[in-house]
Amino acid sequence: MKVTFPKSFFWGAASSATQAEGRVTGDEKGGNIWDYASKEYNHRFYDGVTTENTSLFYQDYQQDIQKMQDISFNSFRTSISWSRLIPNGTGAVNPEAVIFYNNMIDELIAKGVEPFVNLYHFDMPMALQEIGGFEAKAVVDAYKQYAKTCFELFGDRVRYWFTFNEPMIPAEAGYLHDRHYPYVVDFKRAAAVLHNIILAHCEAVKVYREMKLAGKIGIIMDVIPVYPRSQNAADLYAAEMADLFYTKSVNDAILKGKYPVRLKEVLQEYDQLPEVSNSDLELIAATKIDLLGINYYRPRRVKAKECVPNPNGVFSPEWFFDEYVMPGRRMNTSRGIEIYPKGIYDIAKKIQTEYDNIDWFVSENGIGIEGEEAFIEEGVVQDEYRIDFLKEHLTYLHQAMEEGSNCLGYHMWTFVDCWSWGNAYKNRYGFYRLDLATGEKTVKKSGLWFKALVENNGFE
Ligand code: BGP
Repeated sequence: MKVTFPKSFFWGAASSATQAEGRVTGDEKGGNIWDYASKEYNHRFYDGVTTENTSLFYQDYQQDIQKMQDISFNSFRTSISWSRLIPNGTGAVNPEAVIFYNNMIDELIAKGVEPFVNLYHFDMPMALQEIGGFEAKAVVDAYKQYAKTCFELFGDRVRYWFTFNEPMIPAEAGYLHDRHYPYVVDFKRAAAVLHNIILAHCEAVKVYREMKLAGKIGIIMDVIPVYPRSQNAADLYAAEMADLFYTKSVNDAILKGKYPVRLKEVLQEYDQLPEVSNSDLELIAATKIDLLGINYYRPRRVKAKECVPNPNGVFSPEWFFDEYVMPGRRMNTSRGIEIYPKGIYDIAKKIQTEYDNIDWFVSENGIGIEGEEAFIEEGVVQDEYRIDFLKEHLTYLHQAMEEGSNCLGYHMWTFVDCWSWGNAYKNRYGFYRLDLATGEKTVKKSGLWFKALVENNGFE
């Protein structure tokens, strides 16, 4: 059986500035929280690799874009590094960065690769983190100005813009779960950060509309579909709460223009409600996006709490559910997450039924594997597991599209093995392998399979 996708389908991969660009002398880039944290908290990064090196997209972009064309990408998402473009977060624009982003965008277009440009991929300029990061309203204003600058500089050519990648993550990982700098653990502060990120998103969309540019603007979300252990009422309640905190909180605000009433009630009950003004709510209600990106990696399986949470402990969504380790679940042991291809179908259905069947695309999906060098034969990583992963996910995606889902494309994470937040180069995700010692980038078997997929608009 052939699985066929529409002719206009977007095929490609996603990446991000901090994870791929690297630094070169004289680039005039300002520091961001990752430049800082990967040095100052070096022990938190696998093998102590910092942001300095990464996969050198800054210097190799021409060859890299050629490599994208070699495997038939018709689109590619990356982000602009705020601290590269505006080193202090506000004020003077770095001319070197303008040259780089102009060249990169022009090169993509020249090679027939549609640029999808994201404005914020976890990388707060250090100067703005020092005044409070997204806890500070001044930073929301700075973001709005930064977005406007990007639209002015590149909006004549970039037709697909995204305000944020995974807006929940900077709040949750940076202010509650001790994974991202500034390593704060405080739910109410995390909630304030999330609210301000949502406002920053709305402000950027508003500016974009005011400028009457011809392209589309949206946001990239990580939707983790939630599955209860059983149909027992206690398990169903656990699933409802996990979904409320981690998905509906941000999805409803952005896609429905309002926060869930239930969320407000729960946060009020536990005295965790951040400050939210009426004008904030009006802005959220008035903001609509054109295109939604969904990053999908894993399901979230939950069950009723086994123990009562410590009432003097740190409030968190995990007060309402426990993770459920389902017997026989299929694991990606390198990353420690479950592989569940049907999740992509369930997300598509959810967008169709609950979020107005908005235009969307898979903005990230992928499998990070440790020790991929073990699969090298005759110089090529024989990553059959990645090809199987792609086939399974695409088959479910295709099924959802046959049932009416408005999915417009599929981007894999990622183009070439890149640096990751914490895991650095431990797990490899790319269609191309990066040799850390030489900087050489070699296509993997999956990259060649992807090329055939794009050229045939599908696979057998
Ligand atoms: C997504 C991020 C990416 C990327 C990916 C892989 O959530 O948007 O930036 O890193 O996850 O995850 P990890 O690097 O943690 O393995």
